[in-house]
Amino acid sequence: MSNVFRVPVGDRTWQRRGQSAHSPDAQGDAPRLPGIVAGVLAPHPPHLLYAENPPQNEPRSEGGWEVLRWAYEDLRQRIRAMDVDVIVLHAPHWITMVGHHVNCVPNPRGFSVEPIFPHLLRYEYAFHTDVELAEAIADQAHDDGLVTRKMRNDGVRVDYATITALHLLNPDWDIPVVSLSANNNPYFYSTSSLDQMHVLGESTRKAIESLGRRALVAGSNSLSHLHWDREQGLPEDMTYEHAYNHHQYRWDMRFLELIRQGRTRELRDLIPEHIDETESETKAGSLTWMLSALGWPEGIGEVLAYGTVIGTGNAVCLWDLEKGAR
Ligand code: 2X7
Ligand code: FE2
Repeated sequence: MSNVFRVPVGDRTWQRRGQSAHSPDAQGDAPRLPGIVAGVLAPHPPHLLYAENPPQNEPRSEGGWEVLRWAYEDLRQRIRAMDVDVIVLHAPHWITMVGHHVNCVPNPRGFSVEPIFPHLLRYEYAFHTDVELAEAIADQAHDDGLVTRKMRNDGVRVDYATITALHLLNPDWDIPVVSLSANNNPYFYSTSSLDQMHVLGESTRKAIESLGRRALVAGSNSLSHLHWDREQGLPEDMTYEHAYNHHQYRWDMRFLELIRQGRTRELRDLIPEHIDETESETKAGSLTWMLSALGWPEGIGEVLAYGTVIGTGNAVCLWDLEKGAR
């Protein structure tokens, strides 16, 4: 494997089953290598989905939050070009108090309602789980010492953060998914205890590699997380949308500068401080899980957009491990 095209992230002595790991893809360009192809920070405020007016969502809007939505549009094209087998997502509003749960339901379908903003998100969803990978992640995480659970209850409603992030990443829903819960327990008595998320990220990577999947890993977190508690008329009236305060904004910028400059080691150290300063939603661990799965790659990282949603900071970011290969 060429280091020019991929940042090394662990042992890759396996091969995709039934396919040479070095065979060119259908277009004949870059080799379609198995493993984690890229990681994204994919925020999930329901406002972004509401503003898109997809047919699956009942409420209608006049738009809003365009800069973030245009970044998602750009990201979707890049994901298409990556040609991944699966999107593995960690999102903070499927909260599990005991253990890290993995959705192993083959075809989750139902109606997802945002409990705080039901006037923005009432979404009819149906997607496919990569069950083999979901089980492999749960097994690997268990072997690595984490409390895990394979969630097999067909009727359980999928939370709005998972639905929103997945819709914005792939509104066609034609890429299989693995959805991971956010285990609240480790940080219940502390502001920023992310140790288990490092392990879960590594377990995720090992499972992806052992099955030879070509995967996108998506951590779904907002950044600074103080927000308004009153809605002023029309939710998409952008004259009310701005950072909660200067302190929150400055800390988000400090955070994003490190991402833009590819200074991932420093970012890793800054995450707990950023949480303490801004109540960042990265406290739920999705970003740490994602970067740990990528192996904390130095020298890459793109901020596609930053914008606020009811005062919270949100950034769409990409760590493309194959950048230059496509
Ligand atoms: O879940 C969210 C969020 N993280 C940020 C802003 C608004 C609503 O929902
Ligand atoms: Fe959230």
